[in-house]
Amino acid sequence: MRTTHFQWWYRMIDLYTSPTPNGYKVSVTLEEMGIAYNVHSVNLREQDQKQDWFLKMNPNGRIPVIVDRDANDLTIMPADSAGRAQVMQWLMFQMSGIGPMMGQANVFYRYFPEKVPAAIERFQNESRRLFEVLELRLAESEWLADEYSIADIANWCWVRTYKWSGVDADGLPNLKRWRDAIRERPAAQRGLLVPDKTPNILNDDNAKKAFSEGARQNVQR
Ligand SMILES: N[C@@H](CCC(=O)N[C@@H](CS)C(=O)NCC(=O)O)C(=O)O
Repeated sequence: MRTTHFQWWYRMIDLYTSPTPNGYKVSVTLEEMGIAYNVHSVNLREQDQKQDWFLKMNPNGRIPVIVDRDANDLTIMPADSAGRAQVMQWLMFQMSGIGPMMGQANVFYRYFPEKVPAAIERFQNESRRLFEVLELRLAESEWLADEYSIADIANWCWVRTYKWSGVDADGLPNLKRWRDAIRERPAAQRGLLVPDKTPNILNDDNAKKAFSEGARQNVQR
């Protein structure tokens, strides 16, 4: 694990993260909120997230983790106060739908050594169905809740990676408008640089292979 202290003074928020959609959800949010934080880069391939020191913070052994040193070392999830019910609804949509379905699409489409067409299709089709639900909402509203919120950020961090998951995002104009609008936000751009700037590997077959191999080892461990 590597720790980056951007400035010398004491910061209350410690973020333990990796360059993945679930990691970016939090760094993009913190950037958007303008909250100062320390970045602890967790190496998933080295299994940092399964070490005792990490499991004490999150027994689930997964990133991201926020520790708020100002709240008695409380481990927290980000929250938005405005339109809380609406925000929670769309945040849960990401956590129970978009994330798990696209995550499993990645596993079967990219990482698993055996190609199981039924599983690939199932997770890609279900992700597409969820994209269509987002499309319906975004046809009537600029953002998922009434205001831009963690709900947009959490869903966007996944949806933007649709090509990696092999999910069809064509013919969803409002989803595209929303994707493009968030991509333009400086905080979103900064958040994607945490914990490191990662290259776009979609057009590089060797890099894709190397990344998928690392992920395969993780998935099968
Ligand atoms: N429910 C969590 C899921 C977090 C999650 O799946 N994290 C993945 C990276 S995207 C992870 O830490 N994987 C490592 C492992 O399972 O060992 C969230 O929504 O953020």
